[in-house]
Amino acid sequence: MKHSYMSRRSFLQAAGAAAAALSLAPDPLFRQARAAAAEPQQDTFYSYCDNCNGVPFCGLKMHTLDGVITEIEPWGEGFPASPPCSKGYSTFQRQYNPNRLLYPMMRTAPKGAADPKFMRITWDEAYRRIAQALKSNKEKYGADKAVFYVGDPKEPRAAVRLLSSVYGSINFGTESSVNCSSAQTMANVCCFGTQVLSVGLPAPGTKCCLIWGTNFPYSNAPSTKAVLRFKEQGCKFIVVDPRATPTAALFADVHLRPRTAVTAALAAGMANVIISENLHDKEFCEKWIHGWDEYVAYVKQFTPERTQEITWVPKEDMIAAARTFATVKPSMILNSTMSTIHDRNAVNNHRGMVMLYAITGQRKPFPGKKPPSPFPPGFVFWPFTDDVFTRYDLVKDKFNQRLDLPYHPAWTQYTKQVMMNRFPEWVNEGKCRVFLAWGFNVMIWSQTKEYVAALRKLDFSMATDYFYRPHTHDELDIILPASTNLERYAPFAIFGRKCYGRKPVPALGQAREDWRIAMEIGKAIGEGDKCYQGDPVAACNGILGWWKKSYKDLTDNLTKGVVIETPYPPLPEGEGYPTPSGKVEARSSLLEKYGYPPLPEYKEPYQPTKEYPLLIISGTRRAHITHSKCREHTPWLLELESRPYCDINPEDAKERGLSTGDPVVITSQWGRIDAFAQVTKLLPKGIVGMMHGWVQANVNELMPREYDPISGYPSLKEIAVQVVKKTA
Ligand SMILES: Nc1nc2c(c(=O)[nH]1)N[C@H]1C(S)=C(S)[C@@H](COP(=O)(O)OP(=O)(O)OC[C@H]3O[C@@H](n4cnc5c(=O)[nH]c(N)nc54)[C@H](O)[C@@H]3O)O[C@H]1N2
Ligand SMILES: Nc1nc2c(c(=O)[nH]1)N[C@H]1C(S)=C(S)[C@@H](COP(=O)(O)OP(=O)(O)OC[C@H]3O[C@@H](n4cnc5c(=O)[nH]c(N)nc54)[C@H](O)[C@@H]3O)O[C@H]1N2
Ligand SMILES: [Mo]
Repeated sequence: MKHSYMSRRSFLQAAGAAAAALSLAPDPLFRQARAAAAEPQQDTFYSYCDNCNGVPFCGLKMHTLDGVITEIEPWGEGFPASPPCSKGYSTFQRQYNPNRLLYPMMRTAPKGAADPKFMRITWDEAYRRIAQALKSNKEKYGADKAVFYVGDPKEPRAAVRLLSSVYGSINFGTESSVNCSSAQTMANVCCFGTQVLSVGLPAPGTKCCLIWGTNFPYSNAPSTKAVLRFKEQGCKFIVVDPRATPTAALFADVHLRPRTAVTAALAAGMANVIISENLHDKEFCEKWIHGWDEYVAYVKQFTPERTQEITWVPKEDMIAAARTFATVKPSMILNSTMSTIHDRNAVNNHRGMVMLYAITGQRKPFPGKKPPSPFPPGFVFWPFTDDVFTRYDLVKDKFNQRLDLPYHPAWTQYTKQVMMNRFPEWVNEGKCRVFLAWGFNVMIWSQTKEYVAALRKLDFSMATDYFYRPHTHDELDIILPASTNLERYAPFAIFGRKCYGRKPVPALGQAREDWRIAMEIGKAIGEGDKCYQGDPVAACNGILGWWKKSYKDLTDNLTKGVVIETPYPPLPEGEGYPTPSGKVEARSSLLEKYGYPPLPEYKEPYQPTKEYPLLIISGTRRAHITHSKCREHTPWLLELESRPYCDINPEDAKERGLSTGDPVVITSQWGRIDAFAQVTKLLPKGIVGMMHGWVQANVNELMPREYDPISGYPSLKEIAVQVVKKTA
């Protein structure tokens, strides 16, 4: 196969997501490569990057020579998320990586064997075996004992949920019901009945922006440029992050550096300043906040002195931040999808944050008890995991079979995605016997080894992936080759009302689209009619048909996209919030109903001890790595960070005799891993940092299986560790 990789120089120029967002000048070598590729066999294809799973994704335009991609460039004008970052450009190294999974594989050695001895089988054989396993599970134990799961990839979700429904199992979960995002949405819903915090951009006209625990120059490069515009226009920025980040450096007028896992205390401390100094909207609070008096009494306990003691933030800075937020209006909060929900107080952390909006009177009652939806009717959110397309009607009567119901009952009222963290218990208790996964990484879970042991005990399991990942796939029965994001039609992209199709490159080997795999399994179990006979384009037409459009309309207008024309849903009568009380709920009716403390209370996290004196932030995003990906299959990116580093402050390093590059051992009460020291002032004294997803240093082995009781979110950012030099 011919390759024409981007030169190392131009690659390094493009590297670094922040750099990519801020300045991506066309490179001369890039243009030379394009000229060289201008042969008769040249073609152009369009798809979206899937590396960091910001949804919808950055657009990619691919030039091919003899069917092989020679160059990737931004989709170009007309596509909202463009240009991509280093991860997007390097996708074609992944595309042609010799280790890509190209054929269906089946294990031939017993579970637990050192070598699972996977051998190649046909698609028909794979589907026959999967259908047989599903059939026998349903006959012997019931459909709910099969769990359907999609990891970080967002694209397969709708089709997999559809399969889960047609099979008859309500037990469908995703990484967003393991440890990403949903706990913060739940907090918004508990207070306001809808999402009010923003993960993306400040609203037009924002004068003060409180960025709470997100570092988007690395994690969401395209928004950096847009947020900088606010800075240029004089918007004030408060950044809350223990680390010195590009976000803090670029934006912060005030940088609060709390210890980890104290979000609810910091929010209560700020609320106390705002209320004590009469900076709140009194009239609004008294009329529209359910539980106002109790809330005031609660936050009064968080005096500046006590808040400083808990959070490590100097009280003067906290007071200044609270005053700015309350007086420089409109102010708003940009929050993380996860850093502030990775502790045992996940939901209450974000309820505390969201209350700052309420007390400053900045989210007035919605006209009608429902907020206006920017989406067309019947539409929840990309990627189409709404009830209509995914046929939730087929499983809705099986609510009591939800496997998370006994553990997190309030959660089950809030989302249809099952909280997956009790997977080992489900397997050990015989409640889960079959596991079908798309884009799945077992290292997502604290105490990963317990999940590997559970996988071994299943009656049947399968996964689809671009690569064979031994750490995850070794205990499974069947592994199926997924077409990459460059090789598939489904799903199409949607930005508000604007839709874009794709023109994918031909799939390598026998790889098939995730949507096709899910729907062909549906066909194999006799539900072809409900599964569009396995055809992803037909399924997309099923969705586009709601707005009298088809996939062909999208490809006919490939680069510019197609606007969906449909009326906004009518607003119901009345005024208020879509919560049980009709008010903003400081006292949550939902949580009260299920016996949780109803106020957004602070819960003390793990404290540093003599034995484990350092807090650890596990998972801090690197610009050029996503989770467990972008490593061995993308050598360019691996070059930028070739091994697992533990970031440590110079003073902490000195106490331990550590220099950058030294091998270290990190221990917690729950586990031990080996890594390498990276001495850096970006971490404050007393806190170390480590990226998740390294197979040889899986930081989640250090984490306890202890969860926020409301949501089930894990304690990945609150525990204490020791770091010592590794001696031979
Ligand atoms: N300690 C700690 N742990 C964390 C986090 C943290 O901050 N700290 N972050 C958490 C968060 S927020 C998230 S979202 C999760 C990440 O969620 P994970 O599911 O752990 O994500 P990945 O490591 O990217 O693994 C996804 C797998 O899917 C494959 N894949 C990628 N795209 C596709 C596709 O389109 N189709 C198919 N079939 N396969 C595909 C990849 O090759 C890879 O093997 O990690 C979580 N884990
Ligand atoms: N390059 C890249 N981009 C990605 C991803 C990736 O893996 N790589 N993953 C994608 C996914 S799935 C997600 S969920 C998003 C996440 O996107 P971000 O939220 O931006 O992710 P992080 O950089 O891990 O965390 C943001 C900041 O939170 C801080 N932090 C940690 N604990 C606390 C705390 O207790 N309090 C406060 N105030 N701050 C804290 C960290 O120091 C860090 O700087 O990124 C997405 N984009
Ligand atoms: Mo995430």
